[in-house]
Amino acid sequence: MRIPSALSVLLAFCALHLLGAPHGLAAAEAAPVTAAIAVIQPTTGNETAGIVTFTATDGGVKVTADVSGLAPGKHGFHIHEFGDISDSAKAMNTGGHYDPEGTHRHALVDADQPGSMPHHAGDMGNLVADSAGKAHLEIMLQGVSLMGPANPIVGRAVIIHAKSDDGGQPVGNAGGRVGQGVIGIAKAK
Ligand SMILES: [Cu+2]
Repeated sequence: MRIPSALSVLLAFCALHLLGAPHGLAAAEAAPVTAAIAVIQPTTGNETAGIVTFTATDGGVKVTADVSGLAPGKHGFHIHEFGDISDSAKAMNTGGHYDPEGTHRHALVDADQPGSMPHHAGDMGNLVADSAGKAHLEIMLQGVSLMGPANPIVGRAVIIHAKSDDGGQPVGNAGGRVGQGVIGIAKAK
C-alpha cells in the first residue's frame, strides 16, 4: 500500500495546486488600472522636467501636468505612439502623435472643446509656461483609456515640444522635442 498512498498524496497535492492557480490569476487581473504617470525628462540641451498624471474617471481620462524648465510661452503637448525614450538627445524614438483611430488629423485640444472633432487621440493642446518656465495644465481626454481595450495610453510617451502647437496639419508645427516621459502604471491614490 505504500506506493498507492504516496501516489494519492501526490495527486492530492497536484489537485490543490491546480485548484489554487485560477484563484491566484483572478486576483491579479481583478484590480483595474485607474492611475498612470509620466515622469518628464529633458532632451539634450533642455531643462524640461515634471510630472504628468492620468486618472480614469467617468468623464474621460483626466490629465494633470506640472512641468518646469520651459521657455516662457506655449509648448505643444501630446501623447506619442511609442514609449521608447532611448533617444535622449531628440526623443525621436517615441514616433508620431498617437492616432489609433487612424484619423490622420491633428487638432488643437483645449479644456473647452475636448474631443469636439476627429483628431489624433494623443492631442493634448499646449502647456503654457509662465515667466519662471513653469506650466500647469488640467485637461480631460476623450477617446482613450489607460489600459482598456479602447485606445490604451499606458506604455506610450508624453512629449513636450519647443514651440506652440498651432493646430496646423499634420502635427501642429510645434518643432523639436524638449521633454519626454513614458506613461506607466501608477499607484492609485
Ligand atoms: Cu508631439
